[in-house]
Amino acid sequence: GQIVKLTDYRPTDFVLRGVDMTLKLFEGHTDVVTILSLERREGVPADAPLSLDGDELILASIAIDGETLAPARYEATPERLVVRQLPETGNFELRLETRIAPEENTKLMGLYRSNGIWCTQCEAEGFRRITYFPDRPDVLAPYRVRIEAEKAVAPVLLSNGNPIESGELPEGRHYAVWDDPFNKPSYLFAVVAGDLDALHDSFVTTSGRTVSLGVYTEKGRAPQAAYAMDALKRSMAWDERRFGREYDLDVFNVVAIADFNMGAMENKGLNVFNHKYVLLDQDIATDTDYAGVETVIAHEYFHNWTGNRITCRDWFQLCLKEGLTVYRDQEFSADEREPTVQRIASVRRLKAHQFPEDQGPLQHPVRPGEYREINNFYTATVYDKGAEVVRMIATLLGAADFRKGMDLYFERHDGDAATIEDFVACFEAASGLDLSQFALWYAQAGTPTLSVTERWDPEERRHTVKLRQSLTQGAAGTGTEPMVLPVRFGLVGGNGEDRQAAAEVSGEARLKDDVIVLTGREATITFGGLSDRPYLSVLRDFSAPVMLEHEQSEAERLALGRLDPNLFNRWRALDDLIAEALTTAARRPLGDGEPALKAAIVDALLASADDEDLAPAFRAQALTLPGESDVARQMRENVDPDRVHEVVDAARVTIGAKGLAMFERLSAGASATEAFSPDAESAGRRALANAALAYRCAATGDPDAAVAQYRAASNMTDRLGALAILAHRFAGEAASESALDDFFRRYERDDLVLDKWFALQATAPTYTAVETVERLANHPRFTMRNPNRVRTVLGSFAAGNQVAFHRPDGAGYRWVAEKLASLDRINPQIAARIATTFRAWRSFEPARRAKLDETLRQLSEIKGLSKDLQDIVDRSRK
Ligand code: BAL
Ligand code: ZN
Repeated sequence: GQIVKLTDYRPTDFVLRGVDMTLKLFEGHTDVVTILSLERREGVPADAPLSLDGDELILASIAIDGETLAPARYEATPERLVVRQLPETGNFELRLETRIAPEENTKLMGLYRSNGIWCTQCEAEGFRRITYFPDRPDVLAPYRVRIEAEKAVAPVLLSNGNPIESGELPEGRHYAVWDDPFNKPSYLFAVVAGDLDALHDSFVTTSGRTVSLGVYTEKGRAPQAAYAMDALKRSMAWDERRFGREYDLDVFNVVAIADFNMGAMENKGLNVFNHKYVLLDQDIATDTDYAGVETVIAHEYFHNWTGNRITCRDWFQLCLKEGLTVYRDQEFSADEREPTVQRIASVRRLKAHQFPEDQGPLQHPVRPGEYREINNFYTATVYDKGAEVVRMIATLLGAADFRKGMDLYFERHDGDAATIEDFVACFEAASGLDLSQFALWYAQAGTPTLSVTERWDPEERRHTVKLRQSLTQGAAGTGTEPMVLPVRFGLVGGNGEDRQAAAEVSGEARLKDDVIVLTGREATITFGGLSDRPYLSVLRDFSAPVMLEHEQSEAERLALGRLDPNLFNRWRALDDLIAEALTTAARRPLGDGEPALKAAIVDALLASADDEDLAPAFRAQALTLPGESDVARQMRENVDPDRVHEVVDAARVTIGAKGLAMFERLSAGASATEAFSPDAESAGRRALANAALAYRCAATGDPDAAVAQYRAASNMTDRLGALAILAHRFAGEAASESALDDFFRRYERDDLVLDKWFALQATAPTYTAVETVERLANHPRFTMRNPNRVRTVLGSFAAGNQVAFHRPDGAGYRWVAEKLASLDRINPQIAARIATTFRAWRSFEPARRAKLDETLRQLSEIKGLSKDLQDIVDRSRK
């Protein structure tokens, strides 16, 4: 495939003034008529041809200003349409007809059918699968869209913007016309048609306009959209309050679709969602699902301003909308829920997904400089590290100037296809800060290391803190210049309060309130006038996405784990101690009987879990041990996944045994007595009870408590919490098998719940899970056509089952590779995404490393591999 480079950007020769489309939907095919109003850009020569993108298209007719074109004037292939000898004036209307087959579209890009419903996914380059088009985000235009379909099959006809007309047609057909007055790029185009139910509501904006809201679902499922609707209204109100952003159209619709490549899509006024992020109630969904719906609904809604009103000039700028919008949805969740717990969850996700990406062969900067397949750049780096970069801007500027910068961004660039430079310039203008060095965060890949050392001078009563940053050149080869690191800190006294101290800075850093802004490779801060040695709490709230190496004794960290008034760091003090202990233990050979965790650490963890002054959700987070893949990542090399599993599991048993009485108390009757409410506080109580149940069963080796909770559960959180313990800790045992059978029988009608059943079995940490996934892939309810199902079997197995995927005989690798090869012919995007799990191959012990290497080589040599999968495989091998 061809490499696209940021430095090659230039505007199109022709400006698009408007789009008029008619989609005639029939069983088996759809006819698309597109009229593009085009204008030659000033300075472009009169003989310049017009070149439009296509993808698997067949041109049915072509005309300019009403006149059919002679074949000599154009050249059409499935991938491109080039038109020559355009009207001298440079202004013309191009009319194109294409015939497409949504029924055969298994890539789920462009127009396709899901359970009979027509729907679209156009980001990034799906629109070119509907019609020939200048399919790039800097081509903006108003759209008018007419949809025609058989009324009985598709009573609901939706597109972007406002509905302006509808009516009957002969032969039982009907039509609707939608008008979107806001300029938009083609990737935000959407059409949905089908026999859908809907939940309707309305929202009155801050200036008093009433917006009609609709959440559309498959028949019979509208009541399960109630929480999504609630989350939508809260999102609309929050964006007004927090960012002064009001909604702009008369309608806002959301549609839940069963077969969807992404989580959801922010099409203007018509968000299309993976139904996983819309449909729920307490019987089918866990608290995690509720939080997921809330976040994704918010995220897509927030895109209306950060993504739609201001879009990206090119796909290199993807983080301009994604990083910023993730930052916004994180802030929303922090405000709606418990901020520390939200931050812990975001940081966990960053470390679990972004750090390994940033430290491996698929490394790329937040704003990549080149790509072969843009679909492979919807990554943790663009999204989550992109959000961290925005968060650092907010930290550096402070709340008031950050808001000023955002206001300026909306004011200056509303209606634009903008760049990172545009964005950063707004914060410079708002604050007077020079952010040119800061902008390295967008250009340099890799996770910087921040090393911190301290020295207490008892004579002078001074505490000296030395900060050093370093960055190693990785696969992206993007440089290792020092970055701007905002390091939030506190000096904690023995009473658990932050001390104030006079500070002196030497080296390249500055101090702004409670933030040390490190700009050079190293700097020293001296705090004077202290009565006794403080505990240094550093990188509070994870104020920069770095790997922290803080030379601090166990005693000091245990003290911070008890005292730190910054709750995030209180959590991290213990979490780091545990992660380091597990990592050290995992480097010892398999079967090594030494306990991984010292008694003092276990006691500290149990004390946190039992501290009634802390929120239950926080206590549950404290009890969540670093995952096996976190430990493997920290080991960096020579990883033996069996040993990692052994160590993490032994730690669970140790903690469970020591705290058994407490865990019995905390897990007793989790929710049986309490009426269900999805709010964060109730969810926190359930999370704590379920964490306690897991420890309890780990300690006793007895499944009875889990069986009892499984049977008594009055909501999915508790039922699935118990089932996960049975399916994993007691895999293969009668208690586990009968609960899994029961679960299947109870929920077999609901694909969303069935996904949980598939995923739990695919992630059971036993060698036999390889045979299990083979069996699951042959299950009558398994299909390669449904991305959620594929993700819950292949994806969960490859990414979430360290033991079986990495089975020493290579059977796990072979199975995934075989499945990916067939999936690639159906849905390359999903195949490529799952294949990224191979990227860590270098970090394993020699035998597995050789097998992984061989698997990647075999994959790379398959003839006719998609561009998507080829790109991931080739880059992973580098
Ligand atoms: N724009 C793709 C889906 C999302 O990030 O919202
Ligand atoms: Zn997004």
